[in-house]
Amino acid sequence: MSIFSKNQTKKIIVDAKNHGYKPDVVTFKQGKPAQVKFVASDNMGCMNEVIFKSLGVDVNLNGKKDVTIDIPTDKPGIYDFACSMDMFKGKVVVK
Ligand SMILES: [Cu+2]
Repeated sequence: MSIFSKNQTKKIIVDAKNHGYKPDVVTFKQGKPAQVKFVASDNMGCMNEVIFKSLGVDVNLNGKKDVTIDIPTDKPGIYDFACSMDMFKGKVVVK
């Protein structure tokens, strides 16, 4: 693998209308910089906030079009995320 290989970026739509994340699981390869971009929809409600407890990440969309979160890829792992009420969930897998 080239050290010049591109960052890995994946989009997750925060689909508040249908109460879910699309997709709700994204996978990255270990060892390359990775980012998840959460893309807002309308009437976000509790989905306005995205929380990755295990990463200490807690971000608000607050009318922004999207927010980008860096995912550590130094080792394999599974990072769960959820809305502010811990109702709607998804996960980021590094392997
Ligand atoms: Cu919620």
